[in-house]
Amino acid sequence: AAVTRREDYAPPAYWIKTVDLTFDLDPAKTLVFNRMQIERNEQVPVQALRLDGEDLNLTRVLVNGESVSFRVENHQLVLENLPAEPFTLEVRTTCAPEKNTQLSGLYTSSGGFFTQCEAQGFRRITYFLDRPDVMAVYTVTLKADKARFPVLLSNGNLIEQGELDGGHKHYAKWSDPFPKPSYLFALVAAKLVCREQKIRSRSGRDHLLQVYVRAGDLDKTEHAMRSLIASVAWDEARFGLSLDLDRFMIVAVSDFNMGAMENKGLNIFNTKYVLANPATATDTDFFGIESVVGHEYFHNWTGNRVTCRDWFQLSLKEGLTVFRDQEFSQDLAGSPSARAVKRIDDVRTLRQHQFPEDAGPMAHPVRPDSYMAIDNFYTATVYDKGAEVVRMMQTLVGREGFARGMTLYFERHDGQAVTCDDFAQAIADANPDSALARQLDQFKRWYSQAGTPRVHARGYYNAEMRTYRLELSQSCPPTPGQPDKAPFVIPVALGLVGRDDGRALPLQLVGENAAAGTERVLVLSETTQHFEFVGLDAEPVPSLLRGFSAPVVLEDTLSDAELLILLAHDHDPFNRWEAGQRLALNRLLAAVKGDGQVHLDAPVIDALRAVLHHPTLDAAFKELLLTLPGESYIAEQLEEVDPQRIHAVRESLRLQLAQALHADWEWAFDHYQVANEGYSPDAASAGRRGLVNLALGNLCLAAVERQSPLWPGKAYQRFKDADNMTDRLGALSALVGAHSELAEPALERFHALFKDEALVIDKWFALQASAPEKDGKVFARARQLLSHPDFSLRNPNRARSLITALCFSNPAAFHRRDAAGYVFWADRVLELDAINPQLAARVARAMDRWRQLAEPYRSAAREAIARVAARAELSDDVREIVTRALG
Ligand code: B3K
Ligand code: ZN
Repeated sequence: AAVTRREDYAPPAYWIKTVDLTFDLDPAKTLVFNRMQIERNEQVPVQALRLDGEDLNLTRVLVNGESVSFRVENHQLVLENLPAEPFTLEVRTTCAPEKNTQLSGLYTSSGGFFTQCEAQGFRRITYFLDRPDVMAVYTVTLKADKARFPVLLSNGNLIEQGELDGGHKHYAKWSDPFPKPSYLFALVAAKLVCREQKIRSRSGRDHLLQVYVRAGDLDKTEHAMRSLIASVAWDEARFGLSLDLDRFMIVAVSDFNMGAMENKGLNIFNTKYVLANPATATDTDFFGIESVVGHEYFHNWTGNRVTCRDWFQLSLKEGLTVFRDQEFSQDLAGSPSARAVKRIDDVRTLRQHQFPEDAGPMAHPVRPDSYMAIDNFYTATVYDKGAEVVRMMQTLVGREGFARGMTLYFERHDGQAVTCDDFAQAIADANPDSALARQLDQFKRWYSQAGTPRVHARGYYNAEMRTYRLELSQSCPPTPGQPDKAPFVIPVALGLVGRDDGRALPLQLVGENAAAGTERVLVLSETTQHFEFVGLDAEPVPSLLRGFSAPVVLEDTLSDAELLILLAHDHDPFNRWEAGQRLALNRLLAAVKGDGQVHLDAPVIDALRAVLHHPTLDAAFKELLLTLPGESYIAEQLEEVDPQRIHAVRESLRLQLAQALHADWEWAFDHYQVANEGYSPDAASAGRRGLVNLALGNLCLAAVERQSPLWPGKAYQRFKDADNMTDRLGALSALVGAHSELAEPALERFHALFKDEALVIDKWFALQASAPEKDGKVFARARQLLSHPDFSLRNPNRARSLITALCFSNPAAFHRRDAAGYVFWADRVLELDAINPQLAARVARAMDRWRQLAEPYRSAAREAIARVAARAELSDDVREIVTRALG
């Protein structure tokens, strides 16, 4: 397969100005009539026009209404000797949507038609210059059977509709006034109903918002609509960006490769990120919907109005839009501590997914240099590290400065397809006196260098001089193709905490006239730098990288005693949480590296107890603080990984935490019950439910260990009586996680209750496949579930609910000494690849970190990867992943 390189970018030889598409929709054979206005790009030498096409039957090609000679080679329609003047090109093709199991291009789901064009699905619909820098104005006519496909949607505005064939068929004509790249095209033809709402935006314009779902699902659309309304208001308030369309539609589909897609005016969503009511969705689902609805809506400006010049610039829209959706959720959460909870969640995601990616065979810069299959680069690095890069810019120029930079970015680039450089330049130019502007070229190494930098910190207190000298240095490990790294620009937010009283100390650097508050941002841009603080009566405890001000690994020399001080007093909630995590991590790592015995000592127990009973900390924050670091995060701290050993040590600590705080968990379980006045998914109530569920999990664990039926009995009762999914699933997980005998009957009952709710059945599969492993039973169960009548590889949500849960979220069940987990993995990757290569490639990445494994896992893992790689007819998507893994 061919590799595409960023350095080979060349502008297109032709521009497509307008596209007039007519679809005669039939699941077995759809006719696509595509009429384009095309002109030469005068900036480049005259050459053939090469239109991309894949899995299409070509029936006709006309230039200015006349037949011409053409050829089809390498998935391209090639036309030579074209007119020098602008011309019309008509292309007729057919395709077979019902055979399209890849879910890229035009496909069917539950009897309706849907599209997914990003990144390269449009070429599976018609021949086109399928690249984001070719932006055209689209008019789309849809024709279909009226009874089977009553709703006909495309981008923009509905300009005409009517009946055909004496009323059997009907048509709708849509026109989108905004020029757009082909990846933002969408159509839907299906039997759907919609919730709609008229709103008037700040700017005084009226809009119609619609959420389309299947007939039985209307009662699950309220939260998505609320989230959409909130998104419109937020983008106006925070960035002055208004909705530019009269109509904005969201359509839910149950077969979808990812979360959602930002097609102009017609967002298409995985049902998972639209449908929710208290009975079927958890608090986590409600928050997920809010952030994905926000994310896709915010793309309307960051992605659609200003788009990417080429796919290497993907983070231009994705990193920025993730940053925006994170800020949106923080702003909606409200209080400083609720904001911190969201920040901690986001950092946990980054560390769990992006850090391992940056340390493994798929490591790539935020702006990658090459790819075999672009769909493999919709990664945690492009999205989440990309968002951190944008966040660092905001940290360096301030919130207002950043908003100014955004304004300049749209002034300069509205309607264009641009690069990451253009974005960074706009933010810097709007803030000429900032550290960002002064060191812009160096800052941009965040876009070009892969790998997670390490920041080493050491402090020296001089009692005589009353000074504290902080030495910061940085390094970055080698990554594939990048053996040596140059220094980054790293914003380090910090405070100094009083050792005895936990006070926030004033920060005055030597040479300054006065202290500049109790928190400030230092900029580390050399390999090593010193910062000297004055006027300190005693040695402070440094609180570094507050709020996780840069996506780095901080290596400091804080002792347990110092971590306990931060845990008790740090004004920065992020670092308070981090101190708790590190106390636990230190103990876990010592045991894993040592004799396997972990011991929860009194000072840590007391500190955690104090957190649980703290009068003012949020319940959600307490829940995060009292949750142990996950097994994969622990694994990332080690040179050589034995997943079984990590699991045993962590399970032992989990049990000790359950036992040592037993009375406290009982107290928390009662104290944090949510008053019985109807479910609301707000952050405060969700936090309480989360902490109650954590308490219940601990109480069940301790009970099963001492063979007491009390708490499992209570959990079962709660499971049966729950009036919302968060409590029901929480109680069920408590039973499953404690290996209670009641888990089995509860699982059966759960299935019976929700057998018609696909998204809930996904949870049922996932819960079983991600349960804490014990004696190989969880793996055996997962393998059995493959033949459950409800299981299917064709539906991505269902496939993920079992396979991703096992291979990514359950290391101890997956990594087995008998290699059965790896055999399971290889079989699924090969099966899936024949159906849906994008999904197969995602699953394939479960083996990214195989080189880090101890024997016998390592050799067995290599063998499984080699077996997949040996298959001749692999997709480019999977080929790229396994080649890199073995490389
Ligand atoms: N832009 C889409 C992702 C498309 C993935 C294509 N393989 C969703 C999003 O990030 O908003
Ligand atoms: Zn996105």
